[in-house]
Amino acid sequence: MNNKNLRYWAIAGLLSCTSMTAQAAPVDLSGWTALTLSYPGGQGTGNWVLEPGNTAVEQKLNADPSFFLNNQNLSSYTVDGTWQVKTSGDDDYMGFAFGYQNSSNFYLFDWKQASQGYVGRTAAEGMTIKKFEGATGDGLADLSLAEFWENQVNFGDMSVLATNHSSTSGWVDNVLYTFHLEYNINPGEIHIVINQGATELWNVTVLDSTFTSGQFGFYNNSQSNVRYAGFEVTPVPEPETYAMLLAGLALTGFMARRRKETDV
Ligand SMILES: [Ca+2]
Ligand SMILES: [Ca+2]
Repeated sequence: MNNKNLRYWAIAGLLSCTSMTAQAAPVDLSGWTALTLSYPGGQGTGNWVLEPGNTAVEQKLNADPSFFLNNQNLSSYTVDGTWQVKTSGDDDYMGFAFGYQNSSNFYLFDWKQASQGYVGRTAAEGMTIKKFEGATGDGLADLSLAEFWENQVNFGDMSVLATNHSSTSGWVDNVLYTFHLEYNINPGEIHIVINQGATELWNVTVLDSTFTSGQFGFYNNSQSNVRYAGFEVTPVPEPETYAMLLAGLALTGFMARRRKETDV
């Protein structure tokens, strides 16, 4: 095989390896961290239970705002997975946190099954993208249960970035939904798509550059039996892709040098 052919096959091999790395495996959740903002007089602490295999977790209790965080401070990533409420009891919040800095500074996607008043605020049925900005970094000090419950107007340290509220926009008991997030892939852009099977329920893009990196996590509030399964969190660009491209460039340079040396 001459140098030109060798180089062709080397690059073709690298490209096929690169495309293989795009097939991500579900995240092992065993290293994630549970956190509940347990308020005095509130509803208690969440109980996050991993399932065998560590790719699914269920929060079992009607708890205060409760998170399950991935401990990775990534600057741009996609997230894909499925989640559902596995009970017909209650009608409250389930969702996700991202761009998470600490327990009082993060973005939140949340979804309420039915409209309801609590702690002096009224939650509307449907989906909301929120931003929390607390002064101290301690959620219990900065944020109240009311700031978590409100989902229609800015309140305290919580800003509403986008909503999808209607009388038919609540989640349904025992129905599986898919979550897709593109976080900061285009700088300052949050893109979320919620599907039920092939039906797209919400496709929304928000521009906000307050937090341009941060953790990802699952979230629920005052809702038991929320199950999250088969999640993939993919940094963009993927580190493997970077490594492959660098290796490809190095190899191409090496082959070019060798060809020059052998040219006479
Ligand atoms: Ca309720
Ligand atoms: Ca509840």
